[in-house]
Amino acid sequence: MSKRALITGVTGQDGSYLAEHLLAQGYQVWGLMRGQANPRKSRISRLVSELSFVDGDLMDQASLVSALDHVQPDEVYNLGAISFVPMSWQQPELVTEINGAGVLRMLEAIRMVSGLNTSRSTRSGGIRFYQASSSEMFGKVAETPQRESTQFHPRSPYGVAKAYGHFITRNYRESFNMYGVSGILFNHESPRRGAEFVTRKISLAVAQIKLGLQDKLALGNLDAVRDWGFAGDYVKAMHLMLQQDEPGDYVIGTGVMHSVRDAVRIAFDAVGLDWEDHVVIDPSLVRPAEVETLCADSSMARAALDWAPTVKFEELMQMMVESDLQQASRTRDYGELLAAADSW
Ligand code: GDR
Repeated sequence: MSKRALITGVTGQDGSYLAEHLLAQGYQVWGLMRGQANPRKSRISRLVSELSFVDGDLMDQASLVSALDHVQPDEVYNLGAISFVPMSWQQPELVTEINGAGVLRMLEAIRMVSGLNTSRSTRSGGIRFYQASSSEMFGKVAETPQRESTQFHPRSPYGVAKAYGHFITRNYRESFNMYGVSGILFNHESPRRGAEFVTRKISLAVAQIKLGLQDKLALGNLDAVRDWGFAGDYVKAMHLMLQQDEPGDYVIGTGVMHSVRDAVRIAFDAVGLDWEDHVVIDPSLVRPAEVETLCADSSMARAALDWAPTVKFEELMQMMVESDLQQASRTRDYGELLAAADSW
């Protein structure tokens, strides 16, 4: 019988790649869908047609219990979150509720439907749980590169909420013998990345500038350094983590550092333009407390999961620019570019 998976945050970049990956592995896949007539539902349905949906919300404990009852999943992937870090200074309480307490609600729902009430519960046969932890938990880094044992020093309400989700997952594993793991994923991008994140903001702007539809690109801190990988590679690590005999937490990244300035240069180079003619600095985009540099040490995942990234940063930026150029050119042919740009 095929395995069943439930994904929260299925309409996001990672949700879409993970759903495709699990369907290709023969899983039946459900996405938890929030709200009535959610416009993102039709978009993900067009992208991943074999996906099923179940109603539920990480803010609503009872809805999670009914969703689990309905789907009877073998695996739950909790990718649902407010994922744009600056949003967490504007609405810190909401971000804490969804990214932090939301994890607790899902763990409690799993505990309730699985009847895990004592520390003597057996692990076999229970629902396996994946928590989307983040390199933002490392924040002001205590060592470079960062590994599973590196101390957390989050620099945003987002990072603090993710640290709560991380520790509560570990706590349920230790308290109730639940099979719960956290993937500490470093930045991961793709042509499906939201337009607010820096790589996609750059690739979209480069495409528009190349086509003569825009001239300037405003950015914040060009010196920030990240370890950027391809989202399609990273969802495979999520799945592998839940296939191990024993649950554990893993750092996932490439181990290669680049600055935002590098990202800009590579993207403009890809279309034969000089970034210095187009990029302007907007101080309002600089964050109140910045994470200056991140770099993953994924040796544990590479050894235990036999996982490795396959796409280099240069290829990733070029892939994103190419995809946005195609989309922008196509849209221009139909005279709908402005409307499409708004919806990006
Ligand atoms: P991040 O991703 O916050 O690292 O979190 P983002 O792409 O937003 O920022 C990366 C770095 O670029 C700098 N930067 C800018 N960022 C944005 N968005 N817009 C700008 O104009 C700009 N200029 C400079 C930022 O200051 C930052 O240093 C991502 C998210 O996916 C999280 O959900 C996830 O947990 C982590 O990656 C791992």
